[in-house]
Amino acid sequence: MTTLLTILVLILVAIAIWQMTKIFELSQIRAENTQVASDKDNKYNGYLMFAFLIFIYGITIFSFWKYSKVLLPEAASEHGQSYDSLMLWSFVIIFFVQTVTQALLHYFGYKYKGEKGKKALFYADNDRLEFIWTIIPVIVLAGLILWGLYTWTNIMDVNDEDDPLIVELYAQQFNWTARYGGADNVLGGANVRMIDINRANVLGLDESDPYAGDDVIVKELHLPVGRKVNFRFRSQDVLHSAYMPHFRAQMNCVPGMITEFSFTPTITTEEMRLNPDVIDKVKRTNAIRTERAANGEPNSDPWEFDYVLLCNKICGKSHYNMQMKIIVETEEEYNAWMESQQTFSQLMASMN
Ligand SMILES: [Cu+2]
Repeated sequence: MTTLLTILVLILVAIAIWQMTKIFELSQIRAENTQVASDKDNKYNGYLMFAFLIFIYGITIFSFWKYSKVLLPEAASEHGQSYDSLMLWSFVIIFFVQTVTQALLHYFGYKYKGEKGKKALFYADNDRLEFIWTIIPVIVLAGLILWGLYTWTNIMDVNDEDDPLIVELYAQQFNWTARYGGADNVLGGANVRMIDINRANVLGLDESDPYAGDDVIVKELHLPVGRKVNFRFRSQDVLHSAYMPHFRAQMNCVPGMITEFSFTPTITTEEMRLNPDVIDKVKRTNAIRTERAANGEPNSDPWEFDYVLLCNKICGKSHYNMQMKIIVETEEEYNAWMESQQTFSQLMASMN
């Protein structure tokens, strides 16, 4: 709110100054009141072009220096590597072209500024030049698009090869629930109409379905490293989006239908905590938190890195806090954790 007000005040001050200069200009009786730009005006604008070029380069370098550190650490999933290189190369190409064309644009703006007695050259066309500046973008863009399509098809291919772990992610305002297929790795049938809060059947599992009995319902997502996971997404109420930034994964959760996504986690939580970028981020965050603790402010306890599942669709007033912890661990740790969980039929029996 304060920021908004500050911006508003700055805009109003700028408008006031602009209006005042206009009044000032009008009040001056100029010796030469002409609408035609003089050499002096043109030179002035030419230099301004250069100044603007320096400004955009400066702000680019500043942004790299200041904000690179807030980017995500290396991808923690198999497909994440190819996703990141596609992104990186797209940015490198865009950045290179933008740097060169902006320099040319502003330099020529300066070089060919208007001058008394200077006449523009009439130059109809040049087939060779046009061919070059058409064919280069065609080749580069076709390459990027083909590479993008290839990557997209690979990432979006959800299949049952390599014995994937089947996990359901269930979205509702404003929390996530995960369900594992259990010993048979098959999810039992479920429908929101069968939800029975009084008996803790929060996901609406079909109690008569033999596949449902061994399902495991949890509020913390554990994944064994190196094993492919096929996710199936459901939503109880509105559109949500399951976003797992560290795994470069996102899929909409749509009421009334099941959506799917699949990935293989490659880095355990423990290993990721040793990543230099993550260590840096934890250090920076905890420095802020120590400061808050000293001032007696809330949210000041030390933070430790964890993978997260976030909601990435604005789904209501507590959307910002709709998240679930993800723990990637070794197969043994995962099995031990799974052992300690209650199955759906055990849960139902305890309710009766
Ligand atoms: Cu949501």
